[in-house]
Amino acid sequence: MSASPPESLGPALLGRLPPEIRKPAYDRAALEPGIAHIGVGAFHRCHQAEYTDDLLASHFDRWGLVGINIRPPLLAGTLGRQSGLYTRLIRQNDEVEARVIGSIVRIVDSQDSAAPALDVLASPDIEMVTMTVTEKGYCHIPSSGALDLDHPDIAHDLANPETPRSVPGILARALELRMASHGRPVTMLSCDNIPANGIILGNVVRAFAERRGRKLADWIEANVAFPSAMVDRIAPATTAADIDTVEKGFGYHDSAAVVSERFRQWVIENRFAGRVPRWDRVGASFVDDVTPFEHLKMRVLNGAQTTLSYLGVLGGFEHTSDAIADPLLAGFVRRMLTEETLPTLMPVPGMAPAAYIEQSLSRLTNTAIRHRNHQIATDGSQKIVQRLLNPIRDRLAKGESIALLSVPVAGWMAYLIKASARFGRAWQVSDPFAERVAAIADRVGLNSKALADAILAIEAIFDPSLAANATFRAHVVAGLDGLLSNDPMGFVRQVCAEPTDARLKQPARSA
Ligand code: CS2
Repeated sequence: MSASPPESLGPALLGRLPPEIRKPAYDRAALEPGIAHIGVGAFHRCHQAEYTDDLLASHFDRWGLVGINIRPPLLAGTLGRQSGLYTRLIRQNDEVEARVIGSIVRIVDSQDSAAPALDVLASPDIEMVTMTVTEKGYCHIPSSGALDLDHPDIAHDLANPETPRSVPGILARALELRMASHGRPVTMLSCDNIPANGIILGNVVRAFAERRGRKLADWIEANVAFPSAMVDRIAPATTAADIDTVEKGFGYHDSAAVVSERFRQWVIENRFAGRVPRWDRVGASFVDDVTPFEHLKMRVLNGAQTTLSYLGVLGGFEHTSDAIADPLLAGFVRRMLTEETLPTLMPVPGMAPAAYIEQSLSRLTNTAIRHRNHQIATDGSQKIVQRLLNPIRDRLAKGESIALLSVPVAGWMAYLIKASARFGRAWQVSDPFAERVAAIADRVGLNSKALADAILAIEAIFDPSLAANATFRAHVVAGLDGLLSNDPMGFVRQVCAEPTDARLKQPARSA
């Protein structure tokens, strides 16, 4: 006889949870929606929703979160059925710490139509809109930051502004509805890993709104703030094994559980419209300028993840922690960050960059965080500008070597090239530029120079002055020669064997 299935997490179970599980320490029934979040994935549940839960527990001020998804998955069957409650596990190697988060008071599925999302976003109760919609959600051109007017969803939304699909279109419509009804100010806070994310978000929403008319653009100028923010916590997509861990370890079922590391950080530009949840009372920082923090985080932590993801897949490693357990890859990434990335960083108040590099590398060794290299490799075209190309550009401007930072750029290319039919569809990829690169690979075949010429000509990723730089091109060609060979790790070994030299030099051609 099989045992009856374990009870699911929900308000009724809260009082009976094992004592070691921390529970919402406030009256959830007294919460009122004040914050709306778009993109209720693992990261949001481990980050902004946890900070909000901390704030409610220590300085209760009634701000509940409304969680909206405008893309799959549906939330109703998981978080919705659990009245917004979910378990957040912190895992560090063998340790597991569980906590039930209660800050999400309502769930809104708006995948088929923007109407449910617009109802929330336009409501006078909502004064803070946060979002994790992935890099590509902003519909901007990565190399320039401008709204991509050729993006099919943007073209659709400009033609049908009352039934938008894109993030810029939905936000502009919500602001138009706010202007036409109560006129209350609102802050729109991007929590995605794009450089100057507040400026990009402001750009795309304003560019869209300007096409709707001057009145809306002026209203936005006077009533909406777009602060930039640096967000950090490693929180991979939840797996069946994670759900099992909750079930076996704590005796209940939670289909919305999430897993993260212990480390977390949130640095928010002090520029708001309307009321602001005081996340600065629970560990977030409000600062005048986020730029140094965001460079540090995207170039070091994210740069290392991206490097390990491409070199890791090419070397046959499944997760970040597997890739960094390999002495060759660990040595490569540490040298890249220390010798080439670190000198590009701005001084960061209260942080020593060398120590930050060590802390970041150590975070990546956590074997309980099963972050798949293919997950991080997803949408590389939207990530490499801020993680790799910006530091490369800074170094080239100073005549400094880019021998190491160019390797993961070639890694991104090799990853997409090897997914093409001509290269045997080594793995499945997901990237807005995957088809374009596959078509190049199918046409060109194994000719690194021709591959590099064609891929570097994609202006949305490589701005023309960078693409024309002879040193950068030579390194990318050498990188493709090495990484597309039968021994990609041999190429990494060869790069590592070359002596440290901060000056600019052309790569030696591999044999
Ligand atoms: C990762 C990030 O998938 C990715 O692109 O690099 O999600 C990363 O884990 C977070 O930015 C960490 O804060």
